[in-house]
Amino acid sequence: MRLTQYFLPLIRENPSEAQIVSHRLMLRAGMIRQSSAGIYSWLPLGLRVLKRVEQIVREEQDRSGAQEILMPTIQPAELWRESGRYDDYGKEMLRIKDRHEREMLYGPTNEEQVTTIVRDAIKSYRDLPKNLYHIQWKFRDEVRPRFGVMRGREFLMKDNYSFDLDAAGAKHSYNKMFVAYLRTFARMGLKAIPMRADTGPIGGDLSHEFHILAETGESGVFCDRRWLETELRADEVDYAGDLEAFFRQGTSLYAATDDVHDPTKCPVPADELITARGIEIGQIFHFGAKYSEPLGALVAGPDGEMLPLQMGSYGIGVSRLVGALIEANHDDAGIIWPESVAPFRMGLINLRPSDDKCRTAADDLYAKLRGAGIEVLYDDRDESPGAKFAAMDLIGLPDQLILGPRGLAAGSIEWKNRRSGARQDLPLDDAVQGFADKPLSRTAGEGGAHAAGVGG
Ligand code: 5CA
Repeated sequence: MRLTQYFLPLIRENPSEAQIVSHRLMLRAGMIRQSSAGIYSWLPLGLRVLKRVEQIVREEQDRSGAQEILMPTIQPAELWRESGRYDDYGKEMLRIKDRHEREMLYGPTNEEQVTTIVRDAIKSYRDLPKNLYHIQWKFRDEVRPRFGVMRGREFLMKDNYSFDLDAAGAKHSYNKMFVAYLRTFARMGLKAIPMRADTGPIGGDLSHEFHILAETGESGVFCDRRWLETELRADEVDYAGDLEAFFRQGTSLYAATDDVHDPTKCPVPADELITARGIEIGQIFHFGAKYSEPLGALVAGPDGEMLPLQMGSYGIGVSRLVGALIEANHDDAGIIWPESVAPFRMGLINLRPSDDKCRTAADDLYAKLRGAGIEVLYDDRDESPGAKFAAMDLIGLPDQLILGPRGLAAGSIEWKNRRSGARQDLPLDDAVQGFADKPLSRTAGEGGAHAAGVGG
């Protein structure tokens, strides 16, 4: 993409309305614009990241055996009356009337909707288990929308719902998501800590929130100090195997949100306990028959008796993750995208577009990089070198290639890695090959350096 053609409205000054770094940088880097409180438009650069995050989430859901569907954003109030949640949900729910005065709502979550779909289709235990997910916009009329996409009113969530015959099956489904979430976040270079959590308006008796530690996190969290050195590796876990051992290992070190943390019962001595802030990027729930019973979602068991489906639900804040990723990956100059979610693999800067030789060489390199399948943002603007360096650092693409008249005369181009700051002159002819070897390697970055907002 040529920057002269791209819609990338950068902002030089820090926007006064933004209190945290990810919000500031998303506005400054032209990723989002606010429409009204907690409601945002996604501009081309921001949308590319959102889609990357969404795709990683999707791939890991698919790998776990969950199947993608798409349910509507607008739901009938009737559905929520059946489960008893219509009145309970309170002011967070946006209630709407259609032209026939029928009560509707903009979905804050989809337990009721999906339960009726499965109820009407599945009658026998033989058709279980099932796990259905969708990636859809939600609306919650939050009291205090803030921090940009971190606490929005309209936000993109991946939510899925598991249906099993019995408690053991439901726990296995829960464990699968426990694994899938760790895999998902690791692919984005994020260290997510699973924490015992309150079940809130979703309900149920077992829940974990996945947090990354960050000073700007909205949640108070407590965990065993050993978590700082512990890396839970879920990439080798076999979904077909017994997942309970992995779940036990992943929950063996204490970690809890402040809603459930009880200092009088905490097993960790005070000097081994960390009090920190966390960004909740996902939450999983097991709630058994809480929705299937009132909604009549029963199946015939092996002996012919009718049994309520045993369910769980699982959410990932897809749009929140974009903000969380920036909280974990930035420096004073701007964003530092992990490769796996970067909007473009690299930036190409032509320092002297008015010079024919530079323009021809940069155009040529741009064509070759694209020909090699590398996504490039090409700064072909007629701007000062300083403005170009600042813009490229701000938007944070993993690598930069910088072409100027001096290097060109020597047949070389400067390569700069955004994260390490390392610079090196490369022979111009080798530049394409050097990156063609890892064109779209969507591997994990090294997030977390800025996210360790750990208090004593
Ligand atoms: N039905 C369940 C699981 S599907 C559910 O709604 N869970 S939740 O309430 O925990 O939301 C799931 C995830 O969505 C959260 O972990 C968080 O990452 C994200 N999320 C929740 N509220 C917001 C919000 N106001 N803005 C941005 N992301 C949010």
